[in-house]
Amino acid sequence: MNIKKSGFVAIIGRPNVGKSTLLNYLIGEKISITSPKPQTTRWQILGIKTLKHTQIIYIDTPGLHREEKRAMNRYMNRIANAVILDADVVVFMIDAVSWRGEDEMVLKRLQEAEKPVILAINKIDLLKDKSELLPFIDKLKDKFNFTHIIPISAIEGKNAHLLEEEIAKLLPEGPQLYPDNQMTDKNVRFQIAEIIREKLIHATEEELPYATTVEVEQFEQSDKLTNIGVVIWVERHGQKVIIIGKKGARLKKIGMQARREIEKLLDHKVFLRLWVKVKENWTDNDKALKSLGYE
Ligand SMILES: Nc1nc2c(ncn2[C@@H]2O[C@H](COP(=O)(O)OP(=O)(O)O)[C@@H](O)[C@H]2O)c(=O)[nH]1
Ligand SMILES: [Mg+2]
Repeated sequence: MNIKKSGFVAIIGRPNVGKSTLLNYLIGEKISITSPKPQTTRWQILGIKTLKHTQIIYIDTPGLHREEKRAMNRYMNRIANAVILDADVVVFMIDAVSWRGEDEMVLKRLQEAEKPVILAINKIDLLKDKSELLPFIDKLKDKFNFTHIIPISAIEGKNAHLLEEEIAKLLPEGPQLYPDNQMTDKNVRFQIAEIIREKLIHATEEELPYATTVEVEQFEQSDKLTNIGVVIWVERHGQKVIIIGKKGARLKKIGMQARREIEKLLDHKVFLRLWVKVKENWTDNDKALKSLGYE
């Protein structure tokens, strides 16, 4: 490899616009979990793309929120802000064709940052009337001096490579920062916890995922089997009952789906045990957040 350029690219935007979906598409692996529900991404996750002469390090962020009351939201906003400051290039993602108060709020933070911003208008596959796009783009041009405005579909990959080309051009000269074959900064335990959280989000209603976190307590590999023990933390007893489901059915389903995906990740047979435990008001308590690794 002969890397001449490298740098960090922050993917930011309000929850649910498709940031993690774009990251996964660009890297070609599911490294960041996704769902139709907001607040799925809780962590800063790096996606590393090594091209012929350029290494792009994408940073997937939790969505920026207006609501800062709960400690978890404050935590997620802090990460997103820090990421904007650290990045060489910002990809600001919005939904075709709507512009909301939350987008305006993200834009405000960008105005202070003074770095190249590419506006990615996502989900164009959902547009029934493509003629809406041009007037929408014209309106956005007045809001900010975007380096580029690119309509994309993260789920289908439409224009994703065009976006990547423009990003690569904007990166500064720099050395290779990660090995060729490394795709993310997260370790296997983290990825396991995230897979379980994704299955949990998909198996439960709106409010619940917000109150949960997943902790891998045991991870032991032998020749034949990987033994994994996991605690799902919730805030209230009622939430525990919901996750477990009738005669344990829901937890069993979550466990089965997660196990299959973890086996693929590890390329190894897995024995997975899940426990659900209660820790009161943990999202509201900075100390509890720390004890669960949200530093
Ligand atoms: N139709 C369509 N759906 C998308 C697209 N990108 C993301 N989604 C969906 O939008 C939801 C939120 O995506 P996610 O990547 O988790 O959003 P994030 O909160 O910004 O990270 C998921 O259900 C995705 O499948 C897209 O280009 N087209
Ligand atoms: Mg996300």
